[in-house]
Amino acid sequence: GVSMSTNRDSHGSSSQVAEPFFRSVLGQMETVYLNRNPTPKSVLELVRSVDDDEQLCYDHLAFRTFGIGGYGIESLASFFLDYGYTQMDELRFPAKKLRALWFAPPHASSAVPGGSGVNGPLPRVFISELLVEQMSTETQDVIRKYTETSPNGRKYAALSSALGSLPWEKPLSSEFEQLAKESEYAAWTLANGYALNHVTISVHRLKSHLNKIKKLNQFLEEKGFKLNSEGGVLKVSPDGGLLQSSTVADSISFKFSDGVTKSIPCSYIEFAERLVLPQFQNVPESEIKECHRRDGFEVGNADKIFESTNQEQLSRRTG
Ligand code: OOG
Ligand code: NI
Repeated sequence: GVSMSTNRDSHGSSSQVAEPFFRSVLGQMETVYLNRNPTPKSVLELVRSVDDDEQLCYDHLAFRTFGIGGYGIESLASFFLDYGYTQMDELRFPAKKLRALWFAPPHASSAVPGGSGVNGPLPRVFISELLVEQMSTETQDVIRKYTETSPNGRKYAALSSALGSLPWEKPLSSEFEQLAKESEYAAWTLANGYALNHVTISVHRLKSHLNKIKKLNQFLEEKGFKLNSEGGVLKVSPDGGLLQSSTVADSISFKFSDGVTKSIPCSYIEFAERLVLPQFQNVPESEIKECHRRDGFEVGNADKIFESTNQEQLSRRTG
């Protein structure tokens, strides 16, 4: 008989999708993101221009979803799981009525030598979902209206993200406002759908002096970029090993189905520095790999990074 073989990696996960196809889908998601968001585009160009090596690695990609009717985390996660990603920890945000899961890339994947961005080492993936059943009935009604009239849209989450097309119809401006009053995350997701919420630059893997997040933050602020100041610009995990910061989201002009055009929050770019774990302090610097560093995410950091798309951060004055 015919023996079917798949590439099994050390997590025991197997790939059912060819790598060139997988990377080109990530590349399309990134293209949509860069075309809509001038700040991430210029930050990436600037950091690349300072970095001698031209290699820039993504720490993770992040997406938002509605946790209802099959439209939640799993709708988009299936694409990454099919490529061999492994589901890791759950993070809960009770006050924001959100939860998230992160996914680790397969070890087997062969990054193009010297490849940058989506052609470099594969990023982690962070997908969150709104706990829709915990919202007011008015908000639930709006979310159900759009998800229920496109019930199979959830099957094309990755396609929707790569095309930059909503999997449901465009909402009314009043519906966007209704959601924004209760959850800015909900309003964002209604209007932006599965579009890439942010990419994160792996700061410790930069070759230039910008490979320390404090230096990078200072450099970006000097160049006039506005960073999310919620709880302080630098977010540090309690163990001290995960340091993160982000820009404030760009705004895009969005035409609602009632003909009203409004400027609404779109995407941002994040920065993450992962320090070497205490048990690997003696490993020579030249032998340090990503696996020797603090892995995963941190609820306290994430809680504040979510606010990068909130009106309060967007309307803040620089400085
Ligand atoms: C995600 C915020 C959290 C992180 O790295 O902890 C996050 C979002 O804004 O959707 O990106
Ligand atoms: Ni992030």
